[in-house]
Amino acid sequence: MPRKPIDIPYQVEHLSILDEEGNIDGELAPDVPEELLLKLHRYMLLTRRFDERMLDLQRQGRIGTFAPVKGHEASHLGSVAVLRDSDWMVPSFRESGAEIWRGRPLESFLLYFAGYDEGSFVEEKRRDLPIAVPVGSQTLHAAGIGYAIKYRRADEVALCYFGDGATSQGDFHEAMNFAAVFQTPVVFLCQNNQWAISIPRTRQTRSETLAQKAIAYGMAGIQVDGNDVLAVYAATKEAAERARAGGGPTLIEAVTYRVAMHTTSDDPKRYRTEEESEVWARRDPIVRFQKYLIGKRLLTEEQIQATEGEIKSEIQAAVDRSEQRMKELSDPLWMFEHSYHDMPPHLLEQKEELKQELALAAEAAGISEGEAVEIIKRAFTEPSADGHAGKSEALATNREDIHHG
Ligand SMILES: Cc1ncc(C[n+]2csc(CCOP(=O)(O)OP(=O)(O)O)c2C)c(N)n1
Ligand SMILES: [Mg+2]
Repeated sequence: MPRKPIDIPYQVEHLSILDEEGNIDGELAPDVPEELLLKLHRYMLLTRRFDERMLDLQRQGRIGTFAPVKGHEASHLGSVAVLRDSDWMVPSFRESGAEIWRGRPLESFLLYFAGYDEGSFVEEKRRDLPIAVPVGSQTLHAAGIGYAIKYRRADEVALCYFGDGATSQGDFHEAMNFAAVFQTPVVFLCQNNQWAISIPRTRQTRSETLAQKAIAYGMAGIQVDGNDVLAVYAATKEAAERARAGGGPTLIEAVTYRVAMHTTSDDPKRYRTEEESEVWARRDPIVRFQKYLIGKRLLTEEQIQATEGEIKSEIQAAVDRSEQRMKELSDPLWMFEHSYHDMPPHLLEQKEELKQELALAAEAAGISEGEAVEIIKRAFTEPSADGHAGKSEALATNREDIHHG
């Protein structure tokens, strides 16, 4: 018997609509209302500037470690823009733009990354999951949400974000397989930014593309230029429409680049070349979108400058609000409050001990207990004299204040 090729009814395409010079392929361009184009531009710019400001705050010791999103703005905003409020958004940890789009307040990020539990709060009106740090775990949550949507016959979809590194996790395989077998309405959006910390994409898979993995699961798959907001929007819209119509899940591979460090704790110069980063800097998603919008006479340089000004004030107001809130939330005794419904005896004991220590320290310093707490609160929310020291150093300095008046 001769070997016969099996005709597999799936194919994987690459979609690119907007080039680096701001020119579009008119035939492929999605029909996006002007208002939405301008909203996308504003949110992409806000996401970039907020990311830069967070990096400054981290370097000043005012927030802790976070994962910058610079370069990813088109891939996560072009996709989230397709969702309705009634849909579900399942983020990884590098989609601040998508979260801002869905209504997460800027100060909530600052609280979260400064270590305040209040920053993890998701308002009930937002159908969003909190960020998922265990790589790939959220793909399973999305598959489950998709199953629930189908079970309830709801007119909803779930959009799930993850990285190229996550595709090597067992969770990813289980989620994709489950979603395809049960034809759940999930859009899996892989932000292939070429790196998983210091591991390049070539070490994640021998496959030519990540999108082609869809074929093995029996679902639609497409690769898009992830720095092209129009291509990401078009592919996600098509996938969401298919999901709503009962056509099952889709895997979208958005090819992009992590321009900055993995998190604020690593130095990418140690594992990748500057030449590589420079190539990708020329593919910036915001620059090409601005060229397009200016060419289409939807935006002028002056309007971009005015938007920059508004965004700067918006970010500053959020920083001020978050720092005020951190002061309100920094009572040292509250650290015992968030883990247990009924506090175990050893923690009750430690809490009592700290309370007594505070009282003793206040007495020794000739100040009230309230004043002592205020000093500790300041230590947690203000950078120390050199502007770089972390909280513990500031706390030590202020403890001296308490003990020696
Ligand atoms: C299960 C698990 N293993 C390891 C880590 C440590 N870790 C955090 S991010 C990361 C790389 C993720 O790479 P990728 O999925 O490509 O996402 P990216 O960070 O590039 O956005 C690793 C290994 C983790 N958080 N969870
Ligand atoms: Mg990655």
